[in-house]
Amino acid sequence: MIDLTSLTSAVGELDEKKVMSMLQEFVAGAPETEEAAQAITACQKGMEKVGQRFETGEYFVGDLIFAGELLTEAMEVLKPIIGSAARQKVGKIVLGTVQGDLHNIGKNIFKSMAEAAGFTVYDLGINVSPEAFLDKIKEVQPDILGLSGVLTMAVESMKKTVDLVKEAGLREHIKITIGGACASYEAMQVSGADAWSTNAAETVNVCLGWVGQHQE
Ligand code: B12
Repeated sequence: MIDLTSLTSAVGELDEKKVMSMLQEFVAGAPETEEAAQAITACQKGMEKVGQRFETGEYFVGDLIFAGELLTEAMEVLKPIIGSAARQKVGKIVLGTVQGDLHNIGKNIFKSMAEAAGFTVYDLGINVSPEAFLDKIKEVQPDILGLSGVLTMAVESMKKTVDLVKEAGLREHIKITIGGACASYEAMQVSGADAWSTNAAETVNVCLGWVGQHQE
């Protein structure tokens, strides 16, 4: 098993060499999907440390950019073990980072995990307007809408998106989960979503429950 605390520290210190060598060694040992999920959580905690160092002025925007690249690279290494469970299709998810927010690392992790669980995911990318979400919902009629955001202001965009879905008369046909660092119980209530998440693995199980699949 990978040393999760060291992995968190290495991400927080932006020690690319250490992060990559730890993950490559980990993947070579053919870990279980659940262990991969723990490694992802450890990386996520490392990103929190990066955020704290940014807040205290120790890191700059350039470091945030590097942190983003580092985590994307880390996810590429972990992807084969997350995405190894090829199954029958269980449902459809329309996903995107909401308007005004450009962060996509967490969204991409949720996407990989949801696909590994058998969902077909329609990923609209970043800075997605409420209208673009609605157009896609009308087109593919998903079971679930996943709204991602990390900025505090993203909650307002989430609310606008849910409101538009309501206005279009489609709210009762779709479950909505918000996710990302801005997600909380309060944000869920304000936005009008059904669930909230700061942990992709847990929410994939919630989504499986919504489409009538057994949770693992
Ligand atoms: C990397 C990063 C960036 C990168 C993003 C690169 C990229 N491709 O995404 C770059 C450099 C572009 C960036 C830019 C900015 N950033 Co920034 N960034 C971060 C940082 C360090 C990490 C975010 C991250 O990727 N976390 C790791 C992922 C894995 O975690 P996660 O998103 O929570 O995702 C997990 C779960 O939440 C869940 N999940 C996520 N989405 C979804 C969706 C669904 C449907 C579900 C079910 C689950 C789910 O699954 C994931 C895995 O479990 C954070 C610090 C922090 N503490 O988060 C700051 C942070 C988010 N950024 C911040 C700021 C201020 C900015 C800038 C304004 C900086 C600037 N001055 O320009 C810009 C904003 C640009 C914009 N309009 O969006 C602030 C936000 C403050 C706030 N509360 O509003 C933070 C908190 C830093 C700080 N402490 O000040 N940033």
